[in-house]
Amino acid sequence: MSTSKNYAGISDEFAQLEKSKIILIPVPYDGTSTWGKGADKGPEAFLEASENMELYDIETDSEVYKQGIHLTAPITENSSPEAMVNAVHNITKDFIKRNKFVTLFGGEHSISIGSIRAFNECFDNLTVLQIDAHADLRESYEGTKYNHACAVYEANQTTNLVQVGIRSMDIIEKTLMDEEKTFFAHDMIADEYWSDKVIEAMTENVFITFDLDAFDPSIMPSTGTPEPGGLLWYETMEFLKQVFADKNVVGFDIVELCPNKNERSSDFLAAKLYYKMLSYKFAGQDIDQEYDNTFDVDYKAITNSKFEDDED
Ligand SMILES: [Mn+2]
Repeated sequence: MSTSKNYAGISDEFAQLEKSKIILIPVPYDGTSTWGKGADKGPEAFLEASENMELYDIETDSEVYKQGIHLTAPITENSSPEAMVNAVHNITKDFIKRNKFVTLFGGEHSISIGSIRAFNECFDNLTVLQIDAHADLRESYEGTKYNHACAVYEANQTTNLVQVGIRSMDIIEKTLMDEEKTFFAHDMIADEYWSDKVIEAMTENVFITFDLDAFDPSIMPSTGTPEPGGLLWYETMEFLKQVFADKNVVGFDIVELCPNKNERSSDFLAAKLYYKMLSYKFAGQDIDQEYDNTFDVDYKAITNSKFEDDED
């Protein structure tokens, strides 16, 4: 994957690390997927589609790229699922400490174990808003706890996990699930107030982990484990707009784009989703000439990860 290019073909002026408010970290990882392979090609397809996208957002009347979007080198650590998670954790945390709005593009969902861990160490009372077809609550799967089927097991233990769009799970996950904070697709379709209830279930600081298989396969077929009965575009945009308006969204990741060269609209959907989320985040914010690259949280207390794994 080319790393010399800027995100969406924006000029260097809006892509330099120091001046950028937003960081985009590609994580082309597909080590543990069980069915459709190819999530490692997701970031490349997403970036290519982004280059062909118009950068003025009509709805928010903004050009969010002018806030600065710095595209980092991809995280390619794949010697083991655990090593990948640790790399994502460390790199994400480094950029949060530089006061950046950190975003990641996967890769399969196991990358989120690392991103969630980093955000949870940096923000108080974190809610993880998981938008996904699958519960992903297993403690371990196929011999590792860093499998994509385990993406939010740790988040469920350590954060306020709120799950939206769920329509596929194992019965064992029922024992781990907080049904007050789980919004099943079949219930959402019958409840016009579901988004208000999701908002109520969340704390102020919110990290969004967006698995693209949350969308209906009719609009998002290029994903590893598609499930019928998913979210459509405008209801998702309306919901996200509400989340960004009502809460302090501190970062997000988007995962599980499994590109198919004969079906490019999924790549464009992912590109547009990413840009929409940034547009909602920064709607109404001035574009600063200078940017303060320091973070206003005391890091001394959290320099040692509380998740260091010394079991093996
Ligand atoms: Mn999923």
